[in-house]
Amino acid sequence: MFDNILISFGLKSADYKVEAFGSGLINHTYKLTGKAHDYVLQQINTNVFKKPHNIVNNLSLVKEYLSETNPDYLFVAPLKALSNDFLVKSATGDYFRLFPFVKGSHTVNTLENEQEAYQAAQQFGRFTRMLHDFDINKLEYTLVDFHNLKLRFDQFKAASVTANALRLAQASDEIKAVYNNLQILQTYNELVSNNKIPLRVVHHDTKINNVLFDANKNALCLVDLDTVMPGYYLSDIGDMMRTYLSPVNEEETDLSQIHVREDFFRCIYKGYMSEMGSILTETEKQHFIFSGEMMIYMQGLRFLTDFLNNDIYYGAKYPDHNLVRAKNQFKLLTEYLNAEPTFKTMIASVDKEFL
Ligand code: GN1
Ligand code: MG
Repeated sequence: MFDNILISFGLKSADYKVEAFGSGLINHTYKLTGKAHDYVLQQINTNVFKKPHNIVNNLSLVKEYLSETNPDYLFVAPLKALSNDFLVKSATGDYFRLFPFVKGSHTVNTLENEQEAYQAAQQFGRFTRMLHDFDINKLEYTLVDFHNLKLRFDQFKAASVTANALRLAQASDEIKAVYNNLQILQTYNELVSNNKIPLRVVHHDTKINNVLFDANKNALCLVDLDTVMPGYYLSDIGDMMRTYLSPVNEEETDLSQIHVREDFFRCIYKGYMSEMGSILTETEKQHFIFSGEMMIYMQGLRFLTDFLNNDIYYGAKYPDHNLVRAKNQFKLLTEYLNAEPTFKTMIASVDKEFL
């Protein structure tokens, strides 16, 4: 199926078993299993990433910087094709790239133990820490306004004007939830419009399945680096809250199973702060808990907007899929807001421990 693509990377398709791989929603990913080496082949979704060379340029710059400053750091960068480029364009105009498969690694879709949460948070913190002195102006925005909550809200409003009446009626509770939580948007706007928090190099997709673990459940490295670009640390922390705290993920349809595992919050805080504690500004630290509100709300908005837009972005595996995902996220938001007093107490006690 990918014969010509593999040839462009200097591989023979007869030497590999090709299988769909991972659970990403945007790019198509395949694992190539061979006798000597395994690879991951990925087709970039150019409806989303309109300039795939921006990704390649960013990753090359980061790779070069890290190989000089932290030579032992495992940074899984794409491999060069025979053309010397990292991207191969297929006859149909699609872009592909190839990564080495990290031996003995696996991903998880839902966190099972606190150690995994600590380690994953530490990995994301380490990444941003190691790039603290890197000149962020060198990086391209691979997705402009990706985590701009104001824009996500405006997109939602636009979608609610054009959506069909049936979908609007079906989504009425979720639309109410958006308006009932506008204080989140307000806080975001205040932070961003007054430049109260700095831009840093962040990952922007800290879902747990973007961390590779070894057989002993130790975190090995980060993957899915397409959205590595300047952004706010709130994005990374917030998406960890969104995806690590609940025992079930955003695909869960039984909403009664969604709840917040408060001890996992402590692990995220400790793991991230073990790397970034001395770097973050006071304002950033004060918004640690807010980051979860921001990212859960944003993902709820994004799923809801896509439902109103007839599923053009995320696609849908069953009718109302994106509405169910939005319901899931707004339920999680409620649980998260309820747990905030406990989170505050936890932060205070961890900080005391380290004083
Ligand atoms: C998308 O493709 P994947 O699953 O890594 C999305 C993230 C969302 C996530 C929700 C480029 O990530 O922002 O949080 O789905 N990535 C893009 O599962 O839109
Ligand atoms: Mg992913």
